Amino acid sequence: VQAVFRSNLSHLLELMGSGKESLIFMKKRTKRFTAQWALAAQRLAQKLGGVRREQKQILVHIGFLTEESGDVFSPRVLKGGPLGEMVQWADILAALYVLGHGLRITVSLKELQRCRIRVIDTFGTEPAYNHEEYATLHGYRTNWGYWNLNPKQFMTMFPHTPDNSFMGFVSEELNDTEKQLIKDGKASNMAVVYGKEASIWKLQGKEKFLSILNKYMEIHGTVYYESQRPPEVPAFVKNHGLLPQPEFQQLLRKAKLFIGFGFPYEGPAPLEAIANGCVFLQSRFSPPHSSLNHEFFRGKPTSREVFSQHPYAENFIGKPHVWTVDYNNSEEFEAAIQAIMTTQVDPYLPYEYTCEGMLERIHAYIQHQDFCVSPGPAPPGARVPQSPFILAPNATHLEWTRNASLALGAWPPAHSLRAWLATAGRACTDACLDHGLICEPSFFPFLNSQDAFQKLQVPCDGIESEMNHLYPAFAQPGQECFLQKEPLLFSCAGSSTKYRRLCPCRDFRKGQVALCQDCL
Ligand code: U2F
Repeated sequence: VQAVFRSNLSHLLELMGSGKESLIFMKKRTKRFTAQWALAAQRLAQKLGGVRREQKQILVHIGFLTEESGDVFSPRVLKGGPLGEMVQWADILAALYVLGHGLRITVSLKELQRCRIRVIDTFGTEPAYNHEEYATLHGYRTNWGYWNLNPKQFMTMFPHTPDNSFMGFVSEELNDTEKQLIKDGKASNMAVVYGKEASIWKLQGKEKFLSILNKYMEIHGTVYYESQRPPEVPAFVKNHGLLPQPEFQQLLRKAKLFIGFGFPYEGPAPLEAIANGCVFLQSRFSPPHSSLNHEFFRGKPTSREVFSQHPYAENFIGKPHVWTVDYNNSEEFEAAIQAIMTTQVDPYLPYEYTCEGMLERIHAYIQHQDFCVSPGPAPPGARVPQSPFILAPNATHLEWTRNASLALGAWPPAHSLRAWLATAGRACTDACLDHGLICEPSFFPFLNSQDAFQKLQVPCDGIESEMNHLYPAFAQPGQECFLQKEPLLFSCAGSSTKYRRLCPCRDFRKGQVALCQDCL
């Protein structure tokens, strides 16, 4: 059966059930976005032409809402608890439905059946933590993880590491008239503080930067409270209490500045603020936060270092929309406020966070990702071709030409592969970004051979095959080359000063990092 795009979401709203506060929040959101989804579906249909899309039957098990898991989120919906997850789940359901697939939604373990799974995993799972035996032997065993899945089966909220699939969520997209209206209606001296829970105001040293901000701007908050004003929130702050999502958007439309205190990490709100024409100001973390040094990340299956409250906003959006400064440095902080007040910014939403962008990405995953084949070694016949290598002058870069795709025929197409030998201590995630590319773990099998080392003119004295998430790599002292023995451990993330990693990179679409140029 062919999947047919849908623009009427009323049946989906029925499927979502009722009762729980969390489901009510999600349904309101889905309803509000109906027109945006419909328009996005139209645009994507046009873009795809007549391509055949098979209708899938998809069971969506919203694990965090089950009674069996304690459903800790539902009671906190109206109290400033995490809504980011609900935003994402609502959008996933809408996207699957709009794409025309058959959906069943469950919030009970009893209804969970054995199926080919994809896991919604906010912060991601790195391969070293995913491989049970390796994690246990090498200290990567955590509360989550060690599921031995293909790491691409984990789908994240932001594109943290390309080892996982970037799922995302959506934010409202404005047309030019709306953008102009917002720009005209901005109060240049109005700031909104990021955070719905009073606990974020307990931050040490906040008095200093808040009093600086207060010199220039009227400070608003949306902090949940029961009867009296939360004592953590200073009197000069105008607190609206937790707002329904549409009213929160209205507040952002008027505000000039959205300011983060360092928590929550990596949520949706900064994207909404930027989409509504705010500047997002956030603190730089030095040293960076990670599961090694911060309570929030402890036990999460990742070693990723987080250099600011919202690394995506910092790295993928940046100035003039995003300012990342050291809050302990009063001069730097004050200079930023002054600069922001005189900077004009347009509302901005990266394409990958529009409805069309999310539909496009999920369409590509459904169409092309195949978890029934293991992530390597390269299938028989996928030999490293002799001729298509082009060696860069310094011999650290090799390029595949179009012929290479014939060798594997998989997705993403192999001709988008660009291989680099990273410098010592550099992870493949960063090494690829250094060259304006993104690491693509499904290409590792191409590089995991003696042949590949030879083509890169790496002077291997010896070659060995072992289980190590940093391999394939070259160890300088000893001039030894190492191949990866366990395909599940191919990992973009991870580095050691002992190794120069062999990294598979690829190009990507502007504003849609999950997809290569020829990936649709
Ligand atoms: C994050 O979850 P949060 O819910 O804390 O994320 P936020 O960025 O604060 O925003 C979630 C939504 O809350 C909405 C807003 C956002 O879409 O429109 N909202 C609202 O409805 N009313 C208000 O007054 C203020 C905001 C994050 F998503 C997760 O990654 C983390 O796990 C979690 C940690 O607590 O924080």
